[in-house]
Amino acid sequence: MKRNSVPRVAAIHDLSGFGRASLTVVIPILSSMGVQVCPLPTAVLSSHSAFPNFHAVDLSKDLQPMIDHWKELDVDFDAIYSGYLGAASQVDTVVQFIQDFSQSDPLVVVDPVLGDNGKLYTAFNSEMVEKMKELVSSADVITPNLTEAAFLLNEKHKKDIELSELKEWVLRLGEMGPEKVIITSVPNGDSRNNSSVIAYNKIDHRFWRVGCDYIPAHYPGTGDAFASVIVGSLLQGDSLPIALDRAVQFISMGVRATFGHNHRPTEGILLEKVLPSLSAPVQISSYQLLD
Ligand code: PXL
Repeated sequence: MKRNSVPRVAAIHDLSGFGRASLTVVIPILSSMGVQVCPLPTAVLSSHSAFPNFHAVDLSKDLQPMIDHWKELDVDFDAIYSGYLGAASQVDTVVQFIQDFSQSDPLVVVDPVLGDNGKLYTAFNSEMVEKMKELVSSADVITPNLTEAAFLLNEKHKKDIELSELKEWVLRLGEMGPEKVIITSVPNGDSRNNSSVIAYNKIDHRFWRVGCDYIPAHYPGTGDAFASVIVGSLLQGDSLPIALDRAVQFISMGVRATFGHNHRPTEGILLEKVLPSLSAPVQISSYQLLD
């Protein structure tokens, strides 16, 4: 398979002007990891939706003409990576896009952005949840947080979830289609200040866990940053557990770089201070293989 000399990603996310989420996080992270980003913006917002009174422009009508132009240009992609969609109806366009650009066998990563802390984001409703289930079935890799995993499985959001139940959730998400399932923001029963990332690879039936000493939910956009590092790492040829390590380390460093400043958490982590770390190899590996 011919690959681009610089890996190229179609990034299907919104552009939020203020607050460090979606494309303003995806582009710098992937560029820093040596990946070319071609944004297909799903919506333009004045800020992400955790700020009150944001102004949003839905780009649903514009997606297909933009995709058609890419077809005319004969663009091919090493990865297709979707996140926050401007409307539930965009799922059909994205699924078709994945089919139409399948010739180069791109890695398809779907971050099923729906909500956090047990709640849907303000712009979303159950229609978005139902359509997102369809998009998940077209993915090779998905990266829901625990809230999104519960919505995708019609389960109640749980603050305390046993590992055995979580493994069952991960297997059920895998049955929906994706080869690799990564669930973030899983609380550790023993402490309120840390969480875990749990992952499963269908090909070798192995489960992985990486502990995090941060609570990502406090800073919007950390899910986008996490998934972007996973995309960059897998494109560089890293294994699933090394990709998890890189993503967790990057977010931890970002939270640490931010926490000591007098900074509104809604503005996101101070990404600009930690971007250079992405060009370094993984420092310490902390992943665990689960039985
Ligand atoms: O980080 C996910 C995200 C992306 N885009 C928009 C959002 C959010 C989360 O709040 O509001 C517009």
